[in-house]
Amino acid sequence: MASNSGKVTDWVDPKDKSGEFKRQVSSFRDWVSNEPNARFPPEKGRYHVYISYACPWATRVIIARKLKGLEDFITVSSVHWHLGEKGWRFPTAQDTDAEGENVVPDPLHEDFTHMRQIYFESAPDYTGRFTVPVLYDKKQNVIVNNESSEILRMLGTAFDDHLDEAHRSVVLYPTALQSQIDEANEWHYDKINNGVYKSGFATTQEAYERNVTLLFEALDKAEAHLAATAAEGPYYLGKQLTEVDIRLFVTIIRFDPVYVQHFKCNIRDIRSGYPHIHKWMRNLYWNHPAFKDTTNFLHIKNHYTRSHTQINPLSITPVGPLPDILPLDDDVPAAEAVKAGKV
Ligand SMILES: N[C@@H](CCC(=O)N[C@@H](CS)C(=O)NCC(=O)O)C(=O)O
Repeated sequence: MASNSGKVTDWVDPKDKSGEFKRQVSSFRDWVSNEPNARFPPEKGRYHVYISYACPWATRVIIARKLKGLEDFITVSSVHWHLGEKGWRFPTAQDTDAEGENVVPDPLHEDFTHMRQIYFESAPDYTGRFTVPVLYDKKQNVIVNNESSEILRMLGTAFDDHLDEAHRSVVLYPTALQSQIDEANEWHYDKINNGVYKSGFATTQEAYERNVTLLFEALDKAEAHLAATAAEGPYYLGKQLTEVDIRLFVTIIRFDPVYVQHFKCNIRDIRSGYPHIHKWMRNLYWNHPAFKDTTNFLHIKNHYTRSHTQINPLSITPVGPLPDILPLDDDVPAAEAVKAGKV
């Protein structure tokens, strides 16, 4: 994998002849915990999470933060959507092109300009990529964890003793569903969440085709699952919203606006090719503020199309598809015409 000594756009090591994107393993793996003498106890206002609204992995964390009502426990700020040669940068007061809640200069370090400084503050010898999300302890000025799957799992329970009943009862990894969640997470992660990146970042035709084929086989499987369980829904595993919904949503919501064209994931799109996935996604977006309020299409579209100059050297952002997401009960025009008996 490319370290911070190479070009920022070298997601595939130029020396790697396979052309395959291999995602780095995250480095900071501590936990907020209730255990006596824990290094990171669950205290109100003690933690901060650095995110990008563009990033699906980071968005997992802020969806969970809202669902669990953790706004008073964990403050949040978003980087600017542009990922440049020095990685993510903090917005400045002069930026007028990156609107969104908490899109602000680093609230914790007045002189910091880039995410990399957060990493070097905790680990001066750090040689990996400077990724978001980062869960940060404001008391000790250190990174707690930079692996979104673990932060998501942690937020599901770590603060529960301090929450009201309504938020404590939001259980994202319930015991009765754990084996189903683990099973779904595994192939969703490899073939869908990371599959879009493996398709889009591939530097050979073979690597691209292999990964895009696996991606669409997995989408077909998710569609079949949602079709077969539609009567038990509306969530991926039935009546209960779980982390599977959060983890799959952040990729599917970006699919038509970005991945179809920018990452060449265009065997089908969601709105015209996957009716059950489309319905499941729109229910989450339109009926749950935790999903809608954490989705920022401006950051999403601009980030990918203007930062990945190895894919899109002129940084022109495609206008469509319009709208970014269809209303709850509308369909693509061709399907609407069929419904209305006009064709
Ligand atoms: N394993 C990490 C991956 C996070 C990740 O790759 N984030 C991307 C944004 S979507 C990033 O910050 N990339 C910056 C870079 O690669 O330079 C997680 O899930 O937390």
